[in-house]
Amino acid sequence: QKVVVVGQGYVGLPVAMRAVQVGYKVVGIDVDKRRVDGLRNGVSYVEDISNEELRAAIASGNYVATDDYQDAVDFDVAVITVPTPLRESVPDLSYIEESAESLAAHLTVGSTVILESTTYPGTTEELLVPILERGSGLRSAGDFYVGYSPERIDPGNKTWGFVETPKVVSGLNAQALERVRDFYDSIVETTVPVSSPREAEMTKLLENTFRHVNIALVNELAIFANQLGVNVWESIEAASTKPFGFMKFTPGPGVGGHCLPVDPSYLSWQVRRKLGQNFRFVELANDINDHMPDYVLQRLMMLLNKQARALSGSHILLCGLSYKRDSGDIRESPSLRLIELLLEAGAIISAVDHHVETYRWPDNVRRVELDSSTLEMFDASVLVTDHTDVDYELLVSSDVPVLDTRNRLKGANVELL
Ligand code: SAJ
Repeated sequence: QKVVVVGQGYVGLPVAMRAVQVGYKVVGIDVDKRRVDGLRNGVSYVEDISNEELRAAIASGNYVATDDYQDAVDFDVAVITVPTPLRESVPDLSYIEESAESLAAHLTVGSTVILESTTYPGTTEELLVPILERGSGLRSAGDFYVGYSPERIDPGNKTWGFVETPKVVSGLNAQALERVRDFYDSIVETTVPVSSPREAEMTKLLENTFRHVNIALVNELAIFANQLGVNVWESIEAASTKPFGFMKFTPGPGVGGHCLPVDPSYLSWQVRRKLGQNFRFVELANDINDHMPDYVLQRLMMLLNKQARALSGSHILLCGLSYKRDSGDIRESPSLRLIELLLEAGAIISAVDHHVETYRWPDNVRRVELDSSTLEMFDASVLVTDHTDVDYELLVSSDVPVLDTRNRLKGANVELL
């Protein structure tokens, strides 16, 4: 059978590689020509897919990367894994629309189209299906099949990879569900059927909204605990000894990445647009999490205040820039907002983060290495990202004050968020 995967990013490429592995003929479509060229040369830019695995797929003759939808002709299954970014808090579904329009031209009787992109409940039925029907002249009831299955790819997760992670599946009707479920049963260990694409779309948003809201809770708790003289980190550690009914979340300098800051807003946007109401939990969580870089700045100013030093003109070292531990991804990272605030306050910023590629390095931030000589130059440092493979001990062996936003350090010169 021929499978087309539209979007060959950190979600689409693992789907494509797994489909090749189990014997499908796979066409990976991506509009980014550079990406396609990279893939054709056997260079994977996706963390969990090695060059060797990609080259083996190409060598098998069962994987082709292309930017030309003509190569999708006569597909049996098409999986759409394109981005759904927020633009000014409004979901941008143009990538879904464009890929659906392009696929519709190659839709045939009996083929299946599955949407994986994160989006608000109703997108599959209200947006995807009409585009496919208009572009093909076929009917979704009886001619072809449509369903939705949220992605749960967690880059770098060695325990829960694509195959091991349960996959929620849905179909427009019983036959569609059967087709969608059969496809995923052939490539992952566990499928979880729900009654319609709406429940599946909502499942994904619930998963990440749950995280976003709970992180906001411990963030706000951290702010009050600090004023109350309570070590919230200890209380969180102690609370997580409760063997049931508690899930550990930790405060931080803000919530980054392209999942958590985005996904919940799909829900709040639709509730506002369709119901004219406010999804208060999401809006509150956004406010609190977005405010954390400002809170870090305030705490840093207090730290300098103790030395009767103004932030303006001070040399600040940021340790870690990426949005989460062990990631090199700096997109949507809270450190970017913190840098903006620090520059506005007149601070002179240096940073160390060997996970972040040079081409992604933010402007007006000097790149340094973490060693004792450079450390003495700084008036204060902030631990923003707690990479596992970094020895931050150097930070506590000097008397340069450190604001630790991740509870990684122990030392007389350390203050916890
Ligand atoms: N964060 C906190 N405190 C926490 C957890 C996270 O401040 O207790 C911050 C992180 O530093 C980061 C942001 O929130 O800036 C997001 O962290 P995340 O752990 O949610 O990582 P993401 O954004 O990579 O989320 C992905 C999601 N995966 C998918 O959407 C398929 C999420 O559902 C996963 O649970 C998460 O990975 C994971 O567990 O690694």
